[in-house]
Amino acid sequence: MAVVSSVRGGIRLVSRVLRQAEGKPRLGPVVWVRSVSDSSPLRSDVQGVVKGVEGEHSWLCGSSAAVLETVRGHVEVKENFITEEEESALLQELEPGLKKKRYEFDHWDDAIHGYRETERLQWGSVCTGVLGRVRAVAFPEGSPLLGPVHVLDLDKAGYIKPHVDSIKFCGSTIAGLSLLSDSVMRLVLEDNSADWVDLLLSRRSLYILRDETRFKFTHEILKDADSCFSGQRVPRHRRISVICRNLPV
Ligand SMILES: O=C(O)CCC(=O)C(=O)O
Repeated sequence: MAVVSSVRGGIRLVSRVLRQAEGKPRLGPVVWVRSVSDSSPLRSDVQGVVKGVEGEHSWLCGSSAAVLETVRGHVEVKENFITEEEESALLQELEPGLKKKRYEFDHWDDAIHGYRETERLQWGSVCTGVLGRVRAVAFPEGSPLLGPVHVLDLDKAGYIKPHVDSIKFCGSTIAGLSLLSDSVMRLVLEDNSADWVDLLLSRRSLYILRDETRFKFTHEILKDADSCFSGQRVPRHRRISVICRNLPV
């Protein structure tokens, strides 16, 4: 298992991993996010919220039918993608390493607040099976994948600020399993912040973001105080995400 333990800023770990994978060391500051702001608009009422169609209405809502149409096919949430037993197997492998680290809260310039993280290349058999399923459903056949899996542990008080993934370091697709807690992922169109969609990431679900939603929308994981989906409160507890990525072509 390759672990980068002294990286300042969670999302930077990813860029470092990707740069390692590319085999091209670079000098200077690592920039993985293209924009970060902490000005996520609060949407505590349900006026103007449009729900997804049958099959997606339980996990997708947004500001207009048009924006839902824009993201359709590029976002997906597969509820109950893993069983309770598989969640336990993942936690059993991850907890010992995570517990040795402290949550990071105090770096003002980081895209993540209240987190600890690791990456993992080698997994036991149950987890290898789970990750094989994730990769099979999420990535185009033949797509070069990033070997190490990124694991992000958000404290109950933690959250991920709005950011756009860098096309330099990230491929077309990101797929993440949510362990321990439900949460809300918000995507906001960079060119027009009135256009947004929320994804309800239920515990043990798999989300997949592809193409345009990666690069034209910011994405964020809401803090507990703001965590609502379609007007319904979604309590955010400690949450661990297990994230697979492909490489840029
Ligand atoms: O924790 C998550 O599932 C989201 C991670 C994220 O925003 C990212 O890797 O770009």
